[in-house]
Parts: sequence; C-alpha cells; structure tokens
Amino acid sequence: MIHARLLGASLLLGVLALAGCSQGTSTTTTSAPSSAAPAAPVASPTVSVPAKFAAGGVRVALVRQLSSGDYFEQWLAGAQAEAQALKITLEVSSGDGNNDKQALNLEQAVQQKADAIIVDHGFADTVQPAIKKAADAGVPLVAFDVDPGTPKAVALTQDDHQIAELALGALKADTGGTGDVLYVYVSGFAPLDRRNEVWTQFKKDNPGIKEVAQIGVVNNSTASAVADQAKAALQANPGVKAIFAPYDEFAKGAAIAVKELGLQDQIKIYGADISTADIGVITEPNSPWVATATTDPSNVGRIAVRAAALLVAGEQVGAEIKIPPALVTQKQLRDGGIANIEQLTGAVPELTTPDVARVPWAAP
Ligand code: SR1
Repeated sequence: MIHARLLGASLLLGVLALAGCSQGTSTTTTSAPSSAAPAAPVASPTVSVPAKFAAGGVRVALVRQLSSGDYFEQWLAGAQAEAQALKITLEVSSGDGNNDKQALNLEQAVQQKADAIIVDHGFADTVQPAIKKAADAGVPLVAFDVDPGTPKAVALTQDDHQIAELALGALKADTGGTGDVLYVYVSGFAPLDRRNEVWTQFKKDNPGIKEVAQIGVVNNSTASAVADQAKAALQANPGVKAIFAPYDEFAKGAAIAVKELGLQDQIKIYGADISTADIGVITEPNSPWVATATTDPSNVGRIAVRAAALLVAGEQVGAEIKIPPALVTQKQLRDGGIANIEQLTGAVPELTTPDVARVPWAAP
C-alpha cells in the first residue's frame, strides 16, 4: 500500500477510485473458484502486501442483479479467483432478476461494514439511491454494467459499442448489407442499451438492412424463452437471413429456434459473449451461430475485484474502466480446434488484460 502510489500512474492503464466499508446478503462466498476461472500467469509482486490484506481482513460485497447463465457464472468465477488470490473475503448476493431484492441487498451492504462494494448490473432507478448513500459515506464502489449516477464510483464496462460494431461488421460482410434481420433486445440493461445505440445507427447507415421484428426477454431461462419467441418471429417472417442477438443467452435461444425450424442454411446468427458451452454451440455441425463479439467474462470479474482492492488500499482509480472485446468467429474456432475458454484465451491473448487495474502487491 505504501509504495503502491509510486507505481500507480505508470502501471495502471486507465483505472481506479476510493475506499470504505459494507456487505451484501444471501449467499456468502470466498475462495474456491470454479474450474471456469483461468489460472493467472505467474510474476513477482513489486510492493509489499498492505497489512489489512496480509491479515485476510478485507471484505468486499458483490451485489448482483442477475446470476444465472454462462456469462454471470464465469464472471463470478473470475471474481472469486481474484478475491482468493488477494486474500479478500467476497460476500456475494444476487437479486436473481428481482430489482427490489437487489436494491435491498445493496442497502444492507451499505449498512454492514464491508471495505468496498461491487454493484454488478442493475437498473439505475433501483440501485442509484443506495449507491449514492454508500458514496457519500466514503465507501469505495465499483459499478459494473450499471450507471452508478456518481463519479465517486468507478464505472466498469466492456466496450459495448465495439461489441455491437464487431458483430454487425461480420453480419454486414456476410449479407452484403442487405436483407431481413431479426433483432433480440431488452431495454433497461445498460450494456444492451449501448449495443442498441450501435444497431440503431447501423440501420441508418445500411438502408438495405430491414429489421422485420424485435424480440427479447431476460429471466432465469432466457435462452429457452428467446427460442420460443424467435420461432414465432421466424415463422411470421420467412425471409429472415440474419439474427442480431448481442447476448449469449439470446444467441443460444436464436440458435435453438433456427435449428428446430431447419433453417440453418438460410439464417446466420451474430451474437455477443462466449463460454465453453457457447463454443460447443457455435462449432457444432451446421450451427447457424457464426460470430460473437466478446471479452473473457472471468477476466472482467477479476478486474472488478482488483479495482475494488486498489480502492480499499487508498489508490486513485480512473472514473471509467472499459474492457475491449474481440470478434470470435465460427471459422476461427473450428480451424483452430478451439473447444473451450482456456484454449480460446490462449489463441486470443488480448482477451486477458493483466495490466488493467493491476494490483502492485500481487502477482498478476
Ligand atoms: C442482461 S445484460 C447481459 C449482458 O451483460 C454483460 O454485459 C454481458 O456481456 C451480457 O451480454
């Protein structure tokens, strides 16, 4: 902690903010990362471990809106792995899609004195009041994929505009910029809203692209709900040749629908996110899911915990951390014989970003 300031500005690319205390509710977890979390590369720490971390006395509350689905499971596995590496107790709660429950969990986290809070997704109107309370009380905050409404919280995002641009670039290359497209979207989720901004502009820039229908649902079984909606929409719009589904649960649902209708030769899917299960869907014979724009979700979870750790240590962190995605194609996965996330991050090393929110007293 003492020497970290010497390294702060030069080591951290664009990170970090403040300090404090609080806790979440429901499930309490620490260590024991799942097998989905990739091991961190080995390197030497450059400064001594702050006493509170060395003593294992740091508690970080992770307050989630959603927890089901590959993306959220991998993200949590990464956060848990990083917490274990930094000797942080990570106290995890989830609203399970219930925004009032998430707001209550956040209120409780503010009342119970943990050292920092990470808010993972959420709707602005339900989480911002408690975030403001925490920020005013000096609690260090990291807000992932939710507008915290205050510059006192570090806003962590994936580059959602780029995610949409990469996926739509692939869609345009394959369709020649013309054709009927089915769009999957639910408003209110900050990352989906940002991707939607790009889709809106894309349609203006490509008048040959026609959005014939918009579907979408986010719940505990998003993929199967989207599959049902997509089947109905595709039956009503037989000319569709592409589906823009910028969330992996959307893309998985769309793929189920296309396969059940036997339309694999006519329709291609352009998605977002990745998991080992997604790689299986993308690479299976005759799969319509041909491209996905993505970060490594577990890497993003790791970054959230590192940013919180830096704040607890009193380091300055930039107001925004934005993680760049990569485009992953079906061809690339098949040609490279890539069957899981570990192989993917080996083949696409830019998906791992150890210099973002680097903690100088820890091995990266
Ligand atoms: C319901 S919001 C789903 C998105 O959150 C994360 O940003 C993931 O990329 C996912 O697509």
